[in-house]
Amino acid sequence: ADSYPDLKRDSRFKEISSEDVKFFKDVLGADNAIIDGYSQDATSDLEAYNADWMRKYRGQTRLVLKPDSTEQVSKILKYCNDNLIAVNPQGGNTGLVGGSVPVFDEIIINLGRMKKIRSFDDVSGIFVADAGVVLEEADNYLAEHGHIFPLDLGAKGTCQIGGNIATNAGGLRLLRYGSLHGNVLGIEAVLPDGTIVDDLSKLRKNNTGYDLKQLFIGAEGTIGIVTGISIICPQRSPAVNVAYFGLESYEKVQDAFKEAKKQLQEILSAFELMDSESQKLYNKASGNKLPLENEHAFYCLIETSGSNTDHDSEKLNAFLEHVMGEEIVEDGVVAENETQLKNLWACREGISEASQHFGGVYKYDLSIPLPQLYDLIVECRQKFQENGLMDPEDESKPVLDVVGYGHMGDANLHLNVAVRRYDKAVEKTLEPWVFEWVKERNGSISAEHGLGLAKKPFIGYSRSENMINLMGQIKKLYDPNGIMNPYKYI
Ligand code: FAD
Ligand code: 2HG
Ligand code: ZN
Repeated sequence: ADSYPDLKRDSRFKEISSEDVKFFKDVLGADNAIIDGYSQDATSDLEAYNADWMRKYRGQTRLVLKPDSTEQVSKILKYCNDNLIAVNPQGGNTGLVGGSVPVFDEIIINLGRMKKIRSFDDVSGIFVADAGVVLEEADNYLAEHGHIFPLDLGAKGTCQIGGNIATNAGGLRLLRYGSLHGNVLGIEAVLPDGTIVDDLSKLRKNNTGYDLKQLFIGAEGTIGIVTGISIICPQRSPAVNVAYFGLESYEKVQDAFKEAKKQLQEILSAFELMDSESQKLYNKASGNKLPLENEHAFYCLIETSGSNTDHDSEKLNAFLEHVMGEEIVEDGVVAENETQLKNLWACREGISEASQHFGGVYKYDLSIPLPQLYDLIVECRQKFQENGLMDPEDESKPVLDVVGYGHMGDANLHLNVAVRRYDKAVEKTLEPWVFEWVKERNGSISAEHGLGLAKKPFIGYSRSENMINLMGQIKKLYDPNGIMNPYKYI
């Protein structure tokens, strides 16, 4: 794990005393609501909260608090603010930019015990729940009521809806349902001074002044703690189809995407891209067989969701005939049952994990105009071939492979450089080159995962001086003492 030689603990922040711990214990009440590394050795219990999902970032907290109500969060934050105690909000700890774990001894406020579903209305589709509800549990609940959570991602079994909001997660179906900025109708949050932002609106339309809840969507825990959300959920589609294709070039991938939009229109719910290297790595790491017999340069996963099986199948079949007939795709398979459907999705969702399976990974999450999107992967591979740092067979080389995949429908590329071990020379090859490359094409250096600690020095590649200053003003207004998720991007 990284230590942080370039960062210094901010001496303004108070070191935790036994008096502080007592205060927190009194507020929380329950024994299972606190992990207290001050009164006893709790190193192993704290590890899961200090280390991030990639085991790349590690904090040194000795205190994890798990409130179970908004009032408890409010009391805790007010105390921290009054005493200058630094705080790291945490959901499911699946974030990929080092934002979910402390840097030094910031205390962790973990939302895992706030998991009540508050209400659901099957006429409007509006769902209101605590921030700590796990995404998959929210979606399972909605499924029982014929609805779907308008966000889905590989970490659904662990990430929390509050964490999704804090990162403005994009995921696998943004193409169909749009971003959380549109779907979230209301937010309940707590500011550092204990103020409860009670904006848990259930209104689709509400133009009464500034829409302040939007500030919390994607703020990464830097201005307050989200404790509740209200979100509009679409009807769940009874007819879902998934197809997986092999294609010979990125040009053909773009042709297939154009045709999918044209021919599948309102039933298209996902269009995902995977390159050959990503699929081989997934196969190697998971041991799962790939769906197609022969190797192809690119693969796409297409999902359709609609209300009428016959209608959807007819459309999908016409589309398939067209793209095969026109030689846009080389080969393909359509899932015939739920198991096959899950297996096809696993080939896409499993890449993230596979890419770090053999040691570690450097991850970049980028918005790039579609026509140029894959050029980055080609150039990146070239760089590692030229500097001799990459070899799939030679164990002495740090880089195992460069893989490209992502949400084609949203022009969002994931560049993953799978490594055998972390190595400064690899990092130097990638940074700031990747960010410069993206800036030159007017892309975004952080499409959906946020900035956290990982991208902190690079915000200027995607935001102007003016915009960064305005963000600083918001931060000062909401968190004047700077206790919320310090050392991160703002
Ligand atoms: P955490 O990781 O705990 O926290 C993330 C950030 O939010 C931190 O800065 C934290 O301080 C803050 N935070 C958390 N909860 C709160 C709260 N209640 N109030 C205020 N701040 C809070 N992301 C995508 O966008 N699309 C994907 O497709 C996608 N796929 C993924 C697949 C895998 C296998 C993994 C491991 C991650 C993936 N992610 C994806 C990353 C993504 O950001 C998260 O999975 C998710 O949104 C984070 O939720 P979490 O509850 O785990 O939050
Ligand atoms: C995905 O789309 C996630 O699978 C994770 O956003 C991407 O691990 C990554 O780089
Ligand atoms: Zn993604």
